[in-house]
Amino acid sequence: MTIQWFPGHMAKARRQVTEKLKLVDIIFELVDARIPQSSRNPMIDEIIQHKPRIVLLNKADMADKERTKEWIRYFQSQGIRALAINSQAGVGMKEITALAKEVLAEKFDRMKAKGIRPRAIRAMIVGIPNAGKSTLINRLAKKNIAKTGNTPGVTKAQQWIKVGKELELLDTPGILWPKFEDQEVGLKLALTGAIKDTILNLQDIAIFGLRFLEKEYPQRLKERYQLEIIPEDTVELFDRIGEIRGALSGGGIVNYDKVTELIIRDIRGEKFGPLTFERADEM
Ligand SMILES: Nc1nc2c(ncn2[C@@H]2O[C@H](COP(=O)(O)OP(=O)(O)O)[C@@H](O)[C@H]2O)c(=O)[nH]1
Ligand SMILES: [Mg+2]
Repeated sequence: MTIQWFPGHMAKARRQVTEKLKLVDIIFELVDARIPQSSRNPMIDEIIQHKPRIVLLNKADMADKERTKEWIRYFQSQGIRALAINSQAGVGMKEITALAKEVLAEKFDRMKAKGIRPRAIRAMIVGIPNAGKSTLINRLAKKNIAKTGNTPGVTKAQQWIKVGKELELLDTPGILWPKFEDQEVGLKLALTGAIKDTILNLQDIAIFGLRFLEKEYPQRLKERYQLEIIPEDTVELFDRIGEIRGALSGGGIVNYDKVTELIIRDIRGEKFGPLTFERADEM
């Protein structure tokens, strides 16, 4: 998916989330566990106001487990409960309802004290493109998509998905935008496949990936490309990888375009194992 956000799109996306806020008790903010900060919307706090929320670190299977724990602690330190999930395999699904119940316990207790009959928690998923919103909804939905009538104040009938007895999910997620202006955020989004066709230079993405691996996971980089030392000089590093992996043009000359592609493919394809591209302690 190619994303191109213009101010008009952003305003519209924001409006769509804002309109639905009043329908739900809680927001599920879905982020990519490999880039828990860069995959967030920069204006999320402003958009959801004081609505209770939990952060779901999706694609936790592709992320560094230790780093994920640190990120969960970081969010907790900000007063936001967070949970690592894998929507593709359905890991952490039960915990979502349990955590939502915990976060909303007081509100629901108050309702009960006022004699309001207990009902299911209503939630909406929000997140940037490719965070895994559809995958999570499908996972939670199974076959429990329930059509409901018109909800007062909303023009279009909302579809609610029943997730067990205790949770109802809006069938359409809120799509938000990442922080495009930031070059490093763009590089991380590109590396994790959030932006596929990108205005960023492919070589910049590959170099960013290599230097990140050198800093955080040097052993994995060395093993993958059979490097005894990691050359400081980028051309030398590309040459070495090109030779080892046979990314050559006619005449046996290293083809830098091929090297670029193979580095990006290796990173996206988990050839370096699970990776997290940013650290909570740098926040
Ligand atoms: N490995 C892994 N891949 C996932 C997970 N969740 C979603 N994906 C993949 O991420 C891509 C984007 O997911 P999608 O649900 O379309 O994202 P959306 O744009 O937010 O609706 C798809 O290729 C999914 O299969 C996950 O937990 N783990
Ligand atoms: Mg989708």
